[in-house]
Amino acid sequence: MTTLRFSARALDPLRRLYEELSSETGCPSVDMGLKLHEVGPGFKRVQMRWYFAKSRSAIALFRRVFDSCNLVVARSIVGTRKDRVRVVQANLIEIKGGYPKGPWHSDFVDKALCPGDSATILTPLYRLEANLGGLETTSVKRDSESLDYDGHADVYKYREGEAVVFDALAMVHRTQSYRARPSARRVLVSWQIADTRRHMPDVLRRIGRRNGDPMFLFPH
Ligand SMILES: O=C(O)CCC(=O)C(=O)O
Repeated sequence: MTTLRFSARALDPLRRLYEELSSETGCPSVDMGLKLHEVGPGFKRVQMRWYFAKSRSAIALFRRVFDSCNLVVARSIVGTRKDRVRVVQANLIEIKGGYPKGPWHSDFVDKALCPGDSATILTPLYRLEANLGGLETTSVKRDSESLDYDGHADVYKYREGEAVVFDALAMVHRTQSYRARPSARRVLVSWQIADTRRHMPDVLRRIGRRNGDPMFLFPH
């Protein structure tokens, strides 16, 4: 896991997109899909929305923001060659109110995917109130015999103008649980980047089908 500092102003186009998505009358300028939070007894009152890029113009917007600031460095620290490392999916993740203990997970899972092939990059869209949850990670490896994820957990607190970069397969993580008033908003931007060499398009399409997201592989 690493962090990158960048100019928070670079997120302005994504703030405009989020405001379009949140306005009741607004019609977003690019086509975004919507997924809701996971189901389960503890999640009945959770208000979580994942807006995901659903069209070429939507992913192009996230890619332009990414390439226009220091976040672009992440394309050199993943995969084999930076021109083959692409933003293949991107989201705006909104939580209103608090969040319970969620499931530990890896973002990209496939039998043919290796550590180092892909990464998730997260940053807050707006400065977060101090009591809102951070990113909870665990040093326990995915395939390890010990499944004591909680016993080896650590928390990264999000900071404006800083993005956290972690391996999308190898890093088991979740949203840190927290309590907050119902109107408190926690909005993150998430970019998913991956190497697109030889066998990777098939791998990424499989992951996309499993995650319910389209994967965008065209160059940028
Ligand atoms: O909400 C967070 O801090 C993490 C979100 C998450 O789990 C993910 O992007 O897969």
